[in-house]
Amino acid sequence: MSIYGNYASYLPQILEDTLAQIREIGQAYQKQNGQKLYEHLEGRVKSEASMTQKCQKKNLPLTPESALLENRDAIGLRIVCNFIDDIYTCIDLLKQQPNFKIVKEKDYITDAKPNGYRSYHLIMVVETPFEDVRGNKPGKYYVEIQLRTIAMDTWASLEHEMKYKHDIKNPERISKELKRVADELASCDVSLQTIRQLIKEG
Ligand code: 0O2
Repeated sequence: MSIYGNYASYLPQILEDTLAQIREIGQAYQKQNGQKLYEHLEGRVKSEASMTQKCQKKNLPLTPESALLENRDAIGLRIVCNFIDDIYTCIDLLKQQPNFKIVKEKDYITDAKPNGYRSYHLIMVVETPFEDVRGNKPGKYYVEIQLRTIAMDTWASLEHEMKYKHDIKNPERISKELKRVADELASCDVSLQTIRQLIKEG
């Protein structure tokens, strides 16, 4: 039996619908402003194995309630932007969607994690036509959105890969280097933002 129970089959559809809505936001923005709102958009339903592992780690029972209520990233999206400003524009536009309700925000861009991780995390509740784990139909589901620049995304992928390599000989040195690179990339993001502003001003 899936940890997502009877709700497993709804999750890919909710992901697709949410992706489609965000694509529409991006297209409308580009039409109006003549530039891309984001560079790319991706999403995934967390695999049952990863969700099971996460629940076990948190000592939660292996139930749909744990997977869909206690954890709120069964459905996850990532919006990767060219510029830092675009991230905040995206957030404003997401907040204007009547069927998206933002319930939690973490700004790891303003307050980077000590290891150098930068990203903006949103947890939102989306209204869906499906029954939810509380028995409501139409039901509400949590969706996690991570918003980052290309530089932040590149760094996070590399760091994520390192976390899963357990045979690294000098992890302290690598963590220190990664932190240094994260700060350099953050500085480049600010410079790129400034250059775009200068070009805009003519
Ligand atoms: P995966 O495999 O990417 O899904 P949660 O852990 O979700 O219950 P918490 O602690 O509030 O809640 O999470 P937070 O801080 O919002 O981070 C959630 C996700 O952000 C992680 O999901 C990662 O995807 C990403 N993330 C957070 N910190 C780091 C980091 O230091 N490095 C990298 N590369 N990614 C990070 P999962 O479930 O941990 O992993």
